[in-house]
Amino acid sequence: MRLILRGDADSLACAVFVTTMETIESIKFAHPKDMQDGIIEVTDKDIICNLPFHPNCYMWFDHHISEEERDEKVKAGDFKGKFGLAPSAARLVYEYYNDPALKKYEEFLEAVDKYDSARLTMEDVANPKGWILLFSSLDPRTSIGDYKNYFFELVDWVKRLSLKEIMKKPEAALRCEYVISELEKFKDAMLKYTRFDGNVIITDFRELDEIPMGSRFYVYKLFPEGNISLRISMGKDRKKVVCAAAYNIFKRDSKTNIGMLFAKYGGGGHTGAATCQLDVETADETIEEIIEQLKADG
Ligand SMILES: [Mn+2]
Repeated sequence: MRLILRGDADSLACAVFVTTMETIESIKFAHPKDMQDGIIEVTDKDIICNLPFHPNCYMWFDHHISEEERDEKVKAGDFKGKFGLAPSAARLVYEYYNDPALKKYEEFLEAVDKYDSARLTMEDVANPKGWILLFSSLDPRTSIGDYKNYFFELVDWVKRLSLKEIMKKPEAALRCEYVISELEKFKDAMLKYTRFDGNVIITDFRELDEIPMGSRFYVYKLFPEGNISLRISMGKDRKKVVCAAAYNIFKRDSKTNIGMLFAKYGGGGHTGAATCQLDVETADETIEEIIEQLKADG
């Protein structure tokens, strides 16, 4: 069997569980978009985790609810595996097998759930430690050494070692150190480029070519009284201005439907988080308009 997944904490846990329960010869990384577009060839020897459904697969585990409407087989429940609302795809794998061999991973799975569903505390965001820090080290931007190799090693380490022992492995330690040093740079940049207007926390990163790695939730530690954040940055090759707005996860009382608002500017998303891309020339004007609306809504 082959396992198809992506490079994140949820997929790591899926890999730990599935390789415990099945004989897996190889693991393939894929992007969700490539799965949807059918670019990845899938056969009845493939188990897909944490990625869109493919009708040829042997088994499928996913918790991305937007998948429900995409395939007739999914709608009819005509597939092997498990799909549904869950804090992580790994949780579904765990429930599907419901096997004593997976019992020892309960604490690890709790951490994965918390991380994958963004149920983080302010402390987790500002000073990540333990599993949360280790999961952050799986961010592909911590490009130290070979990423795939690191992922495979983690699968093995999680099975045999304690968290403490994993953290002592030079590769894990180095990546975690990198996460922390980036976070410090990120905190400085956030302070420098963020202003607070009414209820809106505005971070304007347009000056920066590269934004340091850090949690998008950190801004709510700086401005806890704001209920909505607007982050402005330059898109690829500085051709567009990218705006991302989101509710403060610690203070959810904004009345704006961000997805609807951004649809007016050619963007989209959810009620509580959305993005849009603006023309560079007229971006300032549009951004002012957006901020005024976010303030008027309260
Ligand atoms: Mn997931």
